[in-house]
Amino acid sequence: MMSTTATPEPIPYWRGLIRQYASFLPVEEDTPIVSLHEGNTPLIHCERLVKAIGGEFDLYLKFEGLNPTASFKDRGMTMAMTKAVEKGAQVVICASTGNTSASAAAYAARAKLKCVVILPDGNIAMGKLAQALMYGAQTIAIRGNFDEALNIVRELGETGKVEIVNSINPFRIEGQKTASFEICDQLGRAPDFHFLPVGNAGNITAYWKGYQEYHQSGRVSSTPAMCGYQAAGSAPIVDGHPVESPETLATAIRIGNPASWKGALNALEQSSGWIDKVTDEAIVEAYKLVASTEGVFVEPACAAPLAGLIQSVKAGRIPAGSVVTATMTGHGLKDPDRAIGCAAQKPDVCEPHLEDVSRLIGL
Ligand code: AN7
Repeated sequence: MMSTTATPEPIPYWRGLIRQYASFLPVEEDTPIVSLHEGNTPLIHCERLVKAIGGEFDLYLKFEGLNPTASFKDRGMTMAMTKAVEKGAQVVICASTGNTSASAAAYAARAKLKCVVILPDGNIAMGKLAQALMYGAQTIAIRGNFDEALNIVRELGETGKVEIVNSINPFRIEGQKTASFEICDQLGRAPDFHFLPVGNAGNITAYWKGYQEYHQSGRVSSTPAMCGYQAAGSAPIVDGHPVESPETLATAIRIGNPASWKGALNALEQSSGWIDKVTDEAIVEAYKLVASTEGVFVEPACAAPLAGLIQSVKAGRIPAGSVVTATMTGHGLKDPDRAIGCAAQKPDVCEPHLEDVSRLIGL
């Protein structure tokens, strides 16, 4: 135990992931970095959750909800926006289930670029929509789904007048791979298994790239098995074909035709991992469990890999003593409606009297 009188180490000033990992990224000395000091998110050790699901391993949650716009998208966006500015782009555009648009809007504001976001009307969590509007992006809600929005964005990109900042932009993947670097740095090794949600499949592609590069650089001596999870009603990769009308309450991953499908398959195969699907009911259970057992409030999509972990423990796929990491891609406050709808408890309402409050507490 550290002595209470020891002088605390000064905290280094975190300048964002591009500066931290510049030697692994496509930047030069004079690249105009657009940053909100993203990255350096906590890796939270979760013993209670493991106990609750009956496992015997070490679990760490990489809480990406603590990025500047409260999702992992900021890692890719700092890189994509930096490169957009470097090449002189004027307008950036993306299709989004919500988090990409929130992040794009913020970084575009920071870079003084015009931003257009195309969203599936009625299927965006309220916090994400609030962000796009507040950061000043032109927000277009189509009466269609994410896949249709992305098709439109791809076509607009071909005009050469707008810069696409979806994860089909390879700089997004470059930025997002740094999460693997951080996990290895924080753990002092690579995990044995890495669990994460899969929607458009950019992130699983990026994590696998990051783990491989850190391994090749000699900083870690192994790479994890990548374990991806889709929602049962939106599981094109698991089912082996695009899903025309994807459905899930985890709107972040309500995607029927992932752009990085091949990247995901590559990661699964090369890492000896797996991809599977979980029901919305299992997602809701895991969503509530991680908040109530660990105090980690994530958005529903993040609960997919946790539901997957529960499934995997039951199936005996996680040997005792393993080191398991899971990415909690977005903050629970993104989707307050869903949280209130799912919470077991509603507020107890009473008159403003001591006796009434005491009675409710049972004192
Ligand atoms: C919380 O914002 O696709 O498999 O447009 O918001 O890399 O797509 C969001 C995806 C997981 C899936 N968790 O990541 C978008 C979007 C959260 C997300 C994913 C998303 P990918």
